[in-house]
Amino acid sequence: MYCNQCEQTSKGIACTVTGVCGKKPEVAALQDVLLFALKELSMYADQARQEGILDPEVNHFTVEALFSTLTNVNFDPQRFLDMVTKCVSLRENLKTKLSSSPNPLLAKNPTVAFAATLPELIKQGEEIGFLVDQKGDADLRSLQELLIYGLKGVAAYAHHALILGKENDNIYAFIHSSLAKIGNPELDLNDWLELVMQCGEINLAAMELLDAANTETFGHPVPTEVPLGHKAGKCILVSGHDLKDLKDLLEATQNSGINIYTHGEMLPAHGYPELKKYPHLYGNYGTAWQNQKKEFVDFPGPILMTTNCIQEPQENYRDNIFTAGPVGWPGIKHAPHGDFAEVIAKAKAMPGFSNDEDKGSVMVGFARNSVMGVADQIIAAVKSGDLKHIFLVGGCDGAKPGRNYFTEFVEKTPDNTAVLTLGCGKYRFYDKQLGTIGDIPRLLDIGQCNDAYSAIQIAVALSQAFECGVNDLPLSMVLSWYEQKAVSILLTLLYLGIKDIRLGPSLPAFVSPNVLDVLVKNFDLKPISTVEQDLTTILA
Ligand code: FS2
Ligand code: SF4
Repeated sequence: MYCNQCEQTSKGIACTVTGVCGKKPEVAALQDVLLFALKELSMYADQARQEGILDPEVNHFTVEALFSTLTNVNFDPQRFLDMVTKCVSLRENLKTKLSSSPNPLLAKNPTVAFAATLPELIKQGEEIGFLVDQKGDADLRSLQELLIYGLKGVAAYAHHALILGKENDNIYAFIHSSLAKIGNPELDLNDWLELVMQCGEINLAAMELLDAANTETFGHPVPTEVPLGHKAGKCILVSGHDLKDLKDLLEATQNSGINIYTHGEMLPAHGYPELKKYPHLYGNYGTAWQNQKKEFVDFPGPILMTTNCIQEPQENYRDNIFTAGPVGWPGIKHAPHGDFAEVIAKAKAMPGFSNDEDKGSVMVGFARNSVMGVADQIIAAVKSGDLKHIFLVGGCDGAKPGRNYFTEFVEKTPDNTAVLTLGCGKYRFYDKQLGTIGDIPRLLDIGQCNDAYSAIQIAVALSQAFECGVNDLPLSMVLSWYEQKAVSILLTLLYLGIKDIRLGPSLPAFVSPNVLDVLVKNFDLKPISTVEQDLTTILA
């Protein structure tokens, strides 16, 4: 196997024996086959689009399948076999719709017949290998990987929006035309660099679509206090990012006596009016995804993983955990979208909490509408000098000790600064009591990593208020990355011309020295250093 797509990749180079995330070589081979099959499907979808043929099933499948290959989403071999089979059937169906004279690219690339059994398909995956030629030019490879991982992030956002009924064909078109180009020897470094920047642009459209889907369905988040303890009674824990799954479960458990708790990236759900209106959406349990193996065992009800990040379920809670949507783990029960009967039955059969326990609370709901609602106060505080600087400290969390940087960074921010945060990286400091500047809390939780659009809108609105560019604001971005949504967000920030971003805990293994050099020269992108040095430099 060869996988280097996330921040915790082995030795900072690539997972080649087994995945640090728990991905087995067989699953890596199956994901390689699926990516290859998606590239073939994309060549036909791209050609079909040029001939005016749009196939919604192909579009929907493409984003779900790509999302399934994102880190910590799907580890189930059978599901990948099913997806490859479906991919081939969609491809063959598209072939029959195309005009009889295919374009030269298609003529030069005869499609592959994929095996129908798992052992054979795994063997085929090992032979096909990684989609991008590992022996080729390091910079061409690096840019193509950057593009593929960015596309995975775009696909995740598009899939989330699709579930709520929002889609945009430009997004599907870009994914198909880009995947179709992977490996094309006629493209040079500038072509790939341009595609990478276009990926950032299309990701902005995908995030905007998701923002519209979330806010039109669930309302704009409002500041909300979320208990970290529990109350006596039956319970279900919901993790991941899929707000629709949470809403369906809240509907299905009304008046059942079952309390619903959020976990990980689901915490910001408490701020949405159409979700917080359910009194049995009680509180948040546990912390970031990488702590689930020790935290899930003590939860006395079933756990529903709606999206990433799932880790290998341990024996002591294996029977209580369910997956949904694109998530999968071999042998773990999968709840089809919207049908949570088995999860609810499990909650009724399990003991639930026997007592009430108060463990304090945290505030959520400071998405763009809430923050811009107090824009006058923020602007006045900046002008008076009470608010000297704003930091956006957010992104993904992970297990590496180097991630303590982000905790320490927030702890050491001066009292006359504020911290905006989002993503599961917030768990490094989400319960710190940083106080207020006037009536404005110093720590403002914008939402999930899926809410990066909200953060961008806040920055844009502030730049308009101060009549300057975003790069001229007293605003600095200190981002933690882990998986491929973070890659797509970074590409969007670069596309928007945002400079001086600090990225950690380490730089992506798939970025070659020359590509890094381009990013440093053009965007002043830099790795985090020490908290003291970074704070001093930023505030100088
Ligand atoms: Fe966190 Fe994991 Fe949000 Fe990422 S729960 S690292 O894939 O999506 O952020
Ligand atoms: Fe390794 Fe990350 Fe790939 Fe998992 S997703 S195999 S940890 S690089």
